[in-house]
Amino acid sequence: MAQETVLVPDIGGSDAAEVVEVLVSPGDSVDVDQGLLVLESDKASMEIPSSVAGTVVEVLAKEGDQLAEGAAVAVIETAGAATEADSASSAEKIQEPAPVESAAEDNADASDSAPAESQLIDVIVPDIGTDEAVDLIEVSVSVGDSVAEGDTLVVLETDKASMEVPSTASGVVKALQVEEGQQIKQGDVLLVLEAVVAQSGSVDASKSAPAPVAAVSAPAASPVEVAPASQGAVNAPDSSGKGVYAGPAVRRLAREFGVPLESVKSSGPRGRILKEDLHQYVSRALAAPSSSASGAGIPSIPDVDFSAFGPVDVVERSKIDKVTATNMQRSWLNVPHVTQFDDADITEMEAFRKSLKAEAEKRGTRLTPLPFLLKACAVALKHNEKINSSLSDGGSTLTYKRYVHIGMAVDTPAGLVVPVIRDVDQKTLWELADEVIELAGKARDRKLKPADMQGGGFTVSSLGSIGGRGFTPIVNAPEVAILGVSRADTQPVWDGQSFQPRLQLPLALSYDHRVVNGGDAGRFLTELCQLLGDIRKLLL
Ligand code: CAO
Repeated sequence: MAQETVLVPDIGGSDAAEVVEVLVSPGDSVDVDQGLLVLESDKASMEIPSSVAGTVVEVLAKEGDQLAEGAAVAVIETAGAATEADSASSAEKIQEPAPVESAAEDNADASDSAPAESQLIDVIVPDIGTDEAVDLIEVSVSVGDSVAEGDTLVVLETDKASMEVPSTASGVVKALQVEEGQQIKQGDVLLVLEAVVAQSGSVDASKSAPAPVAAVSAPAASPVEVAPASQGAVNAPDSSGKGVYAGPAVRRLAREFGVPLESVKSSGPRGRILKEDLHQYVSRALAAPSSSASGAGIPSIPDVDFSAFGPVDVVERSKIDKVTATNMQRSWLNVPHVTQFDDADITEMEAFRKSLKAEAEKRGTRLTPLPFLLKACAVALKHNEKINSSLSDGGSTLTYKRYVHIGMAVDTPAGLVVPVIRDVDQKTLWELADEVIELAGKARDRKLKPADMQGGGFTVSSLGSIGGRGFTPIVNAPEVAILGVSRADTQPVWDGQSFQPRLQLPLALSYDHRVVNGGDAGRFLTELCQLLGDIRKLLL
C-alpha cells in the first residue's frame, strides 16, 4: 500500500482560493480525476481532482481554508507499494486511520466491515443562544452523504441571524430527523450519524472536541453536541433527498437571491451547481420581463391598428421619451405613491419678485417664482431630512443626503429632462435664477451632459407657466418625493372677517410611502407654504 498526497495544481493565476466544499471524507474510495474539494476564487470555482485512485486516508483542508498552488489537499492510499518519499511526506499528517464505512452506497465491500469501527450517534442542536425554537431553513445533507468534521449539516435562522450547524464528527448520514421549514430547539436531534471511531471503540476524542459553529452573521454559537444514539434510533432513511448538488456557498447565495436551486441548470462536474450557473439563472430571470411589454404578471395593453378607424401618422419616439417612459413605469410600479396638496399664499412673495424686475434686467437675468421655490425647498429639506433621503441595501437602510441638490423638470421638444441644481441651500436667488435659465437653455439645446442630470435628492416640476389647477407628479426614484407646482391664481381667502384677494400657488407633494409618512410629508409641505408665505423666514 502506498500513500500519495494530492496537491493543489496550477489554479490559473489566483494566489489562493477558498475551500468552499470538501467532497470526500476519510474512508471514501476515489477514482482518478474525481473531485476532492472545490476551491473558489474571485473569478471562478474549480474542483480539485484526485491524481490517483484509492482510499482517502485524510483530508488535509477544510471549508474556509485558503489554499494556494502546491498546498496539500488529501492523503490517498493507493494499491501500489509505499515509497520512502511517500511515507516521509505524509508521516506527520497521517495518524493510523480508523477504518471507516464508505459513504458511497454502491461500495458494499466497505460497509460490510463497518460495524466494528463505527458508532451510531445522534447529532443534536447545540447551544444557539436562545431557548426559543428557531427556523430550520436548510438541510444541507441527505441520507447516505458522507460528512467530514466541520461540514455544514443544517442552517438555522433566527430574527437576527442565520447560522450553520457543523458536524464535529466524520461519518455517514444514516437518518435525518428534521426537515426544512420545521422549527427546532436546542437539544433536538438533527440526524443520526454513523461516525468514524477510534480503535478504542468510542467517537474519536479529537474529532468530537468542540468546534465553533460557523455563523453567517450571528454571534458564535457553541458546538454541535454528539451523543450516542439509543438502540434502534436509526429510522428509515428520509426519502425527501434533495437531489440538488451544490456547495454551501452556492446554497447561501441562492438563498440570498431567493433562487430555487432545483430550477438552476448545473454545469459543474457530476451535475454540481456552480456559482456561475446561479449568476446565469439570475441574469436570465432579470432579462425575462423585457421580452414582453410588461412584467410581474401585468397584462400588456394590446396593439391596435388605429388606421382601421381613420388616417394616422406613426412616428418614432425620441430616445428621451423612451427612457422617460421606462423610468416613469418603473417608478409607478415600484413606489407606493401618495400625493398631498396645499396652497401657498405668495401674494407678498410676488410683490417682492416684481419689485426686483428692473434689477433683474440690469443683471441680465429673469427672476421667475422658480428660484424662490427652490430656495424654500432647500430650507424645508434641511429641516425635514427624510424627504431628501433614498432607500438603500434593497430597502433595509435609508441614505440621508447631507447635500441639497434639486432636480428641475424641463419640458423640451425632445422630451422631459431633469437637470440638477447643486447646493441650492448655498446659492443666492440671483445665482439660482441664472442657473435655472442656463440649465433650461442647455436642456432645450440638448447640451446637457449626463453629469448635469445626476445627483438630485428631490425634484421640482413646475407647470406654473403652462397652467392647470393641480397634478400628481410621479416620484423620480430613487428620490422619495417630488413637488408639483401649478399655476398661481388670485383666490378669495377668508381672513376671519372678510374675503381677501390672495395669490394662491397650488402645490402637490408626491412621496414614496415606503419611506415618507403622511406626517413627514405634511410637515414638509406646511413649512414650505409658510416659507413661501413669508420669505423673510428663508433667512432664519
Ligand atoms: N404661476 C404663475 N405664473 C408662473 C408660475 C406659476 N406657478 N411659474 C412661472 N410663472 C410665470 C413666470 O413668472 C413667467 O412669467 P413672467 O415672465 O411674467 O415672470 C412665465 O410664467 C414663464 O416662466 P418660465 O417657464 O419661462 O420660467 P420658470 O422659471 O417658471 O420655469 C422651467 C422654467 C424650465 C421649469 C419651465 O420652462 C418648464 O420647462 N416647465 C415645464 C416642466 C414640466 O414639464 N414639468 C412636468 C414634468 S412631469 O411630466
